[in-house]
Amino acid sequence: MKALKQTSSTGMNRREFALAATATALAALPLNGLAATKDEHGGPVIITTWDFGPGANDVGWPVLQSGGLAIDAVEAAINHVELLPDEFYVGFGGVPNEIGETTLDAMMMWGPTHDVGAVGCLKRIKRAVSVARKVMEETQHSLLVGDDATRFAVRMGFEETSLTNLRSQKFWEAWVAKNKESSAWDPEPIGEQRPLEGHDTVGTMAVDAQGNIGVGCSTNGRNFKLPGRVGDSPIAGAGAYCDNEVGAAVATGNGDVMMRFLPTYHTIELMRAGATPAEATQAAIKRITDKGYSFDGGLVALARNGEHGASKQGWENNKFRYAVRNGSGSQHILVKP
Ligand code: SD4
Repeated sequence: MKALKQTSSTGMNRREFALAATATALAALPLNGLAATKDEHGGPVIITTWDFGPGANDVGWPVLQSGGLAIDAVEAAINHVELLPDEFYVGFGGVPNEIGETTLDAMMMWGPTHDVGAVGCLKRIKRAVSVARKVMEETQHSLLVGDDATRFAVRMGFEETSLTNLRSQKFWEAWVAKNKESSAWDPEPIGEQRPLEGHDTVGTMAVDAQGNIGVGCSTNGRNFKLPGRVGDSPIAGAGAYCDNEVGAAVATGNGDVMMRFLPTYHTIELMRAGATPAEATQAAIKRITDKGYSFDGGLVALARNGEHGASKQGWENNKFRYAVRNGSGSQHILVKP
């Protein structure tokens, strides 16, 4: 990984470095408060947002079960959703922007080292979260955007291809027949946010059998956004965050509002101070509503000990679910207000 790449003189490859860093990080954990020893964790466990969550977890779980790294399980689970042909809000064929182009935001974070890789407004590349991982592992940077992120992906061996399919083309044509411009040109006063039409960002987090934590997310953003718009998903602490001593959190919903409050970072810090995942997600959402915002959004958190919880704001009450897979089986949990 890049942080280690800079100091490397041992001849180890990056994956070996990642594992070595993990061992070092775990050995360095203090034995008090929420910090756990290597043996005190709730893994393996994997959690994914929304209704594609169970299917995504089914892909990530075998990675964890066979002793694989949390970050590999997270990437596999998210790739599964990115490549689903009928998923409208993640990956190719997804909701286009104002000028009919589908662009993607994605991020990965690795708990032992705090390494982050992300892409914003990525064009013409299908597996955005895997490009984010390449940013994390192959460079010293954290976020690449737009056509330059595409060029980077091509350099990393990804195929450049259209992200439009018949469904997304027709969706845009129907919209453009009725609308002159994106509704994003019309700033919403605080407290008057319109319901979020485009939603369903995939956020996945996992604790592996070694107690390492990884998190990732991937999205098309929102319907008919302005060209160049980057949402909360590729921003560390906004779309997702993790810390090996505490746990992980992911966000979904109105990123243009939520990113102002870094709600996943906030959630992790509340958990570090002793809150449960449910309490922490609730308090992080309350921080936003206390400022007067009425938005559609949700947060899901996973503690290092395997405890999980979530909160939501807006959305109908039977809408927002997340899926959990661990040694006891699978659950698909409805998040109540
Ligand atoms: C964004 N947060 O780009 C994403 C959209 C989303 O559920 O999560 N929708 O604003």
